[in-house]
This record gives sequence, C-alpha cells and structure tokens, in this order.
Amino acid sequence: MSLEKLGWNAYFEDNFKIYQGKGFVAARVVNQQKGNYIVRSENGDLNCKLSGKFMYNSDVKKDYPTVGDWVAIKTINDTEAIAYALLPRKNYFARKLAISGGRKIKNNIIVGGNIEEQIIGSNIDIAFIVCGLDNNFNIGRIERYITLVLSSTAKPVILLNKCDLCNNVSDYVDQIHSIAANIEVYPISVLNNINMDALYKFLNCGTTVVFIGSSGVGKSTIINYLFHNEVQKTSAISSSNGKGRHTTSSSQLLQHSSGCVVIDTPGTKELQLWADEDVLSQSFEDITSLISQCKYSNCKHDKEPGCAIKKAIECGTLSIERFNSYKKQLR
Ligand SMILES: Nc1nc2c(ncn2[C@@H]2O[C@H](COP(=O)(O)OP(=O)(O)OP(=O)(O)O)[C@@H](O)[C@H]2O)c(=O)[nH]1
Ligand SMILES: [Mg+2]
Ligand SMILES: [Zn+2]
Repeated sequence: MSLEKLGWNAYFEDNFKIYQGKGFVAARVVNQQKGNYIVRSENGDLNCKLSGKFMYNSDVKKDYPTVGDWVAIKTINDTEAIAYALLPRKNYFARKLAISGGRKIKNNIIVGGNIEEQIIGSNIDIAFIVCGLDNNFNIGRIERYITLVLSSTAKPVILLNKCDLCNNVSDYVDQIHSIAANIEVYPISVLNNINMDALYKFLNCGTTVVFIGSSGVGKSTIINYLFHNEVQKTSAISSSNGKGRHTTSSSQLLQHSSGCVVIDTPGTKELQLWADEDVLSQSFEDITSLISQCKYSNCKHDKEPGCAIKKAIECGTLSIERFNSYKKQLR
C-alpha cells in the first residue's frame, strides 16, 4: 500500500518532517468508534489509541482525529499502534453539534445554546453534495452546502440522485445554475444506472472525495455502485415521515481501485455553516455584483434611490426569496 494511494502528498510530507526519523510513521484514519481508531499505514490497518499526552492536549472534539486525518503513530505490534500527533488538516467538513440547551432550529440552522464542531471528514479534494429528487430538493440547503464546501477549499460537485423519480429534472438543474453558475451538476440515478459514468472522471489516484447530504439521499448506495459491491449499509427511507433513517452512523474511509480515497458520511440533520463573508459572496455572485452597481456604496437596499437590488427585484431578474436567503446567511 503506497501512501500516495491513501492521499499522501507534499503538504503532509512537509508537516511530517518533525516526526521523521524518531520511530514515527504516518497513517490515515479510516474509521473511528468511541476512542478506538482504525488507521491505515504503508503496512496495512492497525487498531490505534491516542497517547496520554495527545488526550491531555485535546479539549474540544475538533482536537481529536477524525476520518480522513493523518496522524503520526508508533506501532506496538502487527495490529496495534499509538497515535502521538495529528498532522495539520488541509481542510475539513464539520457540522455544528449542540452541546447544551437553549437552542432552536430556524431554517435548518441552529440558533442559541452552545455548539461545538463535529468533523465528518478531512483533507478533502472534492465534495459531492448529494440531494434526492424525491422531494428532498431544497435550494436553500444546497446553497448552504455550496458555501460550506467553498469555504473548505474543496471543489463542490452536485449530484441530483434518484432522477428516475422525477420528470422535471432540468428545472432543478436550472435552479442550481441560477445560484451557482460555475458548479457542475449531474442528475443521476443509481438504481436505474443513469449518468453514473459522470462520476468516474473525479476518481483519480491520490484524490480524496467525500459524499455529503441529508440522510436517505443515496450517498451509501452511490458508493456501493462505485465499488461494485456492498461496502456500505443502505436502507429505505421511512415511509412514515419520508425521511432517511441515518443508516450510516459514522464516517468511513474506503479505497477505490482507481487509487481514489472515498469517504462516506452520516447524513446531516442540522447543518450550520462556518463560512466567512468572502465565501458567502462566491455563492451569491449575482447579488454581490448587483450590489456593486447600487448608486450608494453604503446602500441598505431599502429606500435608497439608484438601488440595483430593488430594481432587479422589481423587474423580476432577482427573486425576493433569494435576496432574503442572502441576508439570512450574512447574518
Ligand atoms: N429510486 C431511487 N432510489 C434510490 C436511488 N439511490 C438510492 N436510492 C434509495 O434511497 C434509500 C437511501 O439510500 P442510502 O444510500 O442508504 O442513503 P444515505 O444517503 O447513505 O443515507 P444515510 O446513511 O442515512 O445518511 C435506499 O433505499 C436506496 O435504495 C436512486 O437512484 N433511485
Ligand atoms: Mg449512508
Ligand atoms: Zn442597493
């Protein structure tokens, strides 16, 4: 097993230098269950625990290794190892996890209470944002996912799965293009094998891809298709509420025959972003470019004369909903 096939590159090499020649080897976290890790090194998989110092120095969830992370380990024997350090992450995807009360969910975003980041995958090159065309489609949610991915520096690719269940697929593709003109969108159906070839060009040796999206959209089904095998458990959407069952309960790293690393993640229930304004403006390019045309640079887009936003809303080239979702994310 070469480290390159596991996603190792110059960035990690650089960060590993301080451990080199001291008995450490590099390994990537493939699975994690309550303090027990499975890490993959050049010599195969090992059960791994964290060193005392590692744990002592870790305060919040984010300080602990997660699937996709590279760690510096020392092997104990053929099957066991201890991790001593986490190599700096190139990027990561997190969701906000409520850790104390007082919170409410507004527009799928947690407000109030205390929240902590829970990382669902790290060191990612391409993020497949998966949504289902079986009533799962929600443009606001897709927008938030795009923002999340762009803020991580990974490349977003949108997969509209279950196109077999939808007869106006192109309407949905158009909706996405209207909010994110430069992002690739692929309507696919795993079950009916429609357009699945589109995915292969993204599976390149040394690349790490992740599948993210709500529960039940078909992330694990797509992965099973790509591996020609049932590598991940899947299950039907609950008929009582039409929602996914959270079948995948923790992230899992898998290696494709192409040499690509694939991470399956548990479907998100509540997605909250960690994006800055810079990133926000990338996924609302249309709005920011309008704002730059407002007569006054401090225009509040309310009653000011010469407001390009107001004008665009009046002539129907910008929807009020879209402007509101921009304001909401800005807040
Ligand atoms: N009609 C149709 N159903 C699909 C398609 N792809 C997946 N499904 C079904 O959708 C259901 C959920 O699929 P999963 O792969 O378990 O979904 P998931 O996104 O991994 O869900 P979590 O692990 O809970 O996050 C399964 O019953 C699949 O058979 C598709 O292209 N068309
Ligand atoms: Mg799954
Ligand atoms: Zn204005």
